[in-house]
Amino acid sequence: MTAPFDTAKQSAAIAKMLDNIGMDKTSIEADFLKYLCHTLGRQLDSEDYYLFKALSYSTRDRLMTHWKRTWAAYNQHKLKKAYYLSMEFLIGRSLTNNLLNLGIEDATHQALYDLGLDLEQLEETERDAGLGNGGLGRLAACFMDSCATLRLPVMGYGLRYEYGMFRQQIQNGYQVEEPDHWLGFGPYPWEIQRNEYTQLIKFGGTSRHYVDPVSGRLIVHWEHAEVVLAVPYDVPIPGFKNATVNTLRLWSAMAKEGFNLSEFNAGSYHEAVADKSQAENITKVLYPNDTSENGKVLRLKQQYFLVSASLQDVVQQWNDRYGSFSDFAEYNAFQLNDTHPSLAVAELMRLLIDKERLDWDQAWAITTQTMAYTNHTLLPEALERWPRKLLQELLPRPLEIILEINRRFLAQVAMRWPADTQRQQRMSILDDNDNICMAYLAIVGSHSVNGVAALHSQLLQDGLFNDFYQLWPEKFNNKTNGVTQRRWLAGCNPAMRTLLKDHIGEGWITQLTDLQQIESLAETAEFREQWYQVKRANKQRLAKLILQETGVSFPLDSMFDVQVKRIHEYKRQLLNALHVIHLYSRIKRGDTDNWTNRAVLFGGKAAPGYAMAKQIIKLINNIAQMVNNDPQVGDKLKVVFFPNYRVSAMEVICPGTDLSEQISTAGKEASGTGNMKFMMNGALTIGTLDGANVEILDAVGERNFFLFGLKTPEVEELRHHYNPQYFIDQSHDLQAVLGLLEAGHFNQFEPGIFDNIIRAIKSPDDPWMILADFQSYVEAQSKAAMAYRDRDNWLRQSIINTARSGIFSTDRTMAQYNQDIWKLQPIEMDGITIQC
Ligand code: B1N
Repeated sequence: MTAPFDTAKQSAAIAKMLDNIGMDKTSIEADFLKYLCHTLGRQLDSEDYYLFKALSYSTRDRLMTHWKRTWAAYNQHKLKKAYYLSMEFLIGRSLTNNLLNLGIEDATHQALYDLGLDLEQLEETERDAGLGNGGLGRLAACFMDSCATLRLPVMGYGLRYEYGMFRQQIQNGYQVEEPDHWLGFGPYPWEIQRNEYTQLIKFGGTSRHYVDPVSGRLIVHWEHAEVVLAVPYDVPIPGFKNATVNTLRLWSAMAKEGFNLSEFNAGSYHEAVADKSQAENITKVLYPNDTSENGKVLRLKQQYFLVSASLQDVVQQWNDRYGSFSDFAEYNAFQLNDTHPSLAVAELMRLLIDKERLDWDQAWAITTQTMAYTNHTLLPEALERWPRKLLQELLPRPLEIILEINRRFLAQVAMRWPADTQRQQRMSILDDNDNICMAYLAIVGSHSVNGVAALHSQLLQDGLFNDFYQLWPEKFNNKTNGVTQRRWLAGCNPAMRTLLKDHIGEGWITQLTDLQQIESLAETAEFREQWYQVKRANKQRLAKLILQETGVSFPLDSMFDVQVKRIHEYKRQLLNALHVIHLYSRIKRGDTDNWTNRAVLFGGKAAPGYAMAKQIIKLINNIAQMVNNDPQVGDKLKVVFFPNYRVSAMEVICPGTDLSEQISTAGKEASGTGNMKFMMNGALTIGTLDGANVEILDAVGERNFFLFGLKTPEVEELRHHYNPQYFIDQSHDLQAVLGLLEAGHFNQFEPGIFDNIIRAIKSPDDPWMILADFQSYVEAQSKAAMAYRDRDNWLRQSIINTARSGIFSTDRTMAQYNQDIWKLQPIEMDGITIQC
């Protein structure tokens, strides 16, 4: 016999249990031991992995109360919510961040210490959740952190790839890719599977139109489609000490039936199982391309899978709750992270028209009022275009809707510019080659279009999207990127956190512009000395990691000169490599008066199909080999290529960096975010006027930034008559560098392997104009080297960089998205009770 069910009483009991969870050392210790010994069946001397897992579970318990309450707050009032749709969320590790945001690092540290365990060691065993390529994915993760901290009701929607970003090994100087089976060691401790929110996703089949005999309405059915299940896994996103925990919902593909039973019974075992694995392939692996699209069918399937699952989730919950869609647009906002989820425009139309039975105009008003699109690159190879034929096969109904959107849109263009057929052709969502241009679909279907740094947004308006800007200037705006200071300063640089705390408290953790207060301290010798000690300790930590990973020692007194980011020609790792050769050549010819010792760190992954990027990695490794083993060079110069660069590596790298390399060809890097992480941690930047560098330079002034190179209009102008030979003739330094390269000095037993590279940089068609900027770069580098010799002044500049990094917090970025685009009210948690 059970007691009669009393919902109120039971809810109160559960709420009390959740509320009573202790944040003190003793209860953390007790829960940790419970998970370790009872749930996992292990003991204190078992492998670190199990200790980490037990600690994650006990930490997750402490997020759960806030998580449930935040969820309840979402649902107890009718409040506007935003949904961030992204193919990538580059989360990295979560333990340190969750402890920080819960405010229980000290208690946890103590609890473990008393058991003879080291928190830091357990933190190190966590695998990175590498569900992204680089900046775009990491930005999404930083946005989620800031929204939770600002108490904004924002939910992330993404994909739960079984294999994240590949792991990079270096063999004989070459990149070798290994699959990242990040879920392979048992379940991800932070996620909660939520079968109850499973959605059905359609592919293929046909679209049938008929008139409903009862209502006389035109009805469309998407028939004979293959159906795949989308199963959500929720990851908690805690705000900083504010009892708010938002949700990142990641979809995983599952076959609808285990396998095709009729085929199985007919004896085709293989075919029966093949269907299942085909469906489940959709979320098998992250495409490892950064700023380029490869046009694979599976990628399109992934995009539609994300979009359809997420929108059905939102629309269904709205329908269950409110029924009518008349005020849907007032309460929902969708932010498209680049064009990857831009099928959302067509999918929302489909759901509203085919399922919810709205007419076209109502559905279109809702769609354009809720969608907003962020562009992340101007590079033509990244602009997505999908063949109409492919959409016809895979997504027949969404394609119909896209073509109708285009028909109506072109009529609008014709009204505005009656005789201008060329313009109509240029602006058509369906291009001359019968491809659907996803960026145009996103612009037409959205009320807001933004770039990610001031320069980038300007270039979008003036160039790539100029026709659309002329039509709808009010849609266009800028939202300069940022990074979260919880992870990128408080979490990754505990030594600096302590120093800052001693002088200005910890307000900066939620109000980064408070860092301005340290600027005046730059003038006191004592503070500078403390700053120096912090940087030195961080360099020591970094040097230890480098030694461990590469076997090369970085002398602590040398200038740590770092370029870590995806390997891409436009980012110009080659320019940096040429400078390294230049320094080496100076050492070899004895030109070392007033020398500054330098240790150069490269890191980053090349897309597996990007041959030139892979050759650049090999070149860097060969240069490193030559430089590091030459006794004449000694401590004057060290070079390493750091393997498998990832979020958790950056957490050690950026605090230990003196000089940050941000040297892309002007006009090519949309924003950059590594540049901000380095600045925040007190590195000085050597950089071009590109992306957010422009705003960093604005903030710190030319005296605290090593500026070089052509500006965007100069690059565009020179393109018409670029003659690399002219720059070679002008510069003895460049002649010496190319002389070594061409003589095969760095590939003595591997003839010809760098011919491609040499040919590319000497070609008048080199779009990245490496040789044009070489001399200017060398001069800026030598200024940096001189500046570093004046330790006191360098420290002043380093302090100023951190002090003025306040505007590069994603808290500011998110506040701007909210003010200009989403218009959400912060979640009120007072008086919210948990429903159980
Ligand atoms: O997005 C970052 C910017 O800071 C970088 O400058 C920009 O290069 C980066 C296709 C991309 N743009 N486009 C991509 C990623 C994956 C993919 O499949 C394109 N990534 C960027 C954040 O705004």
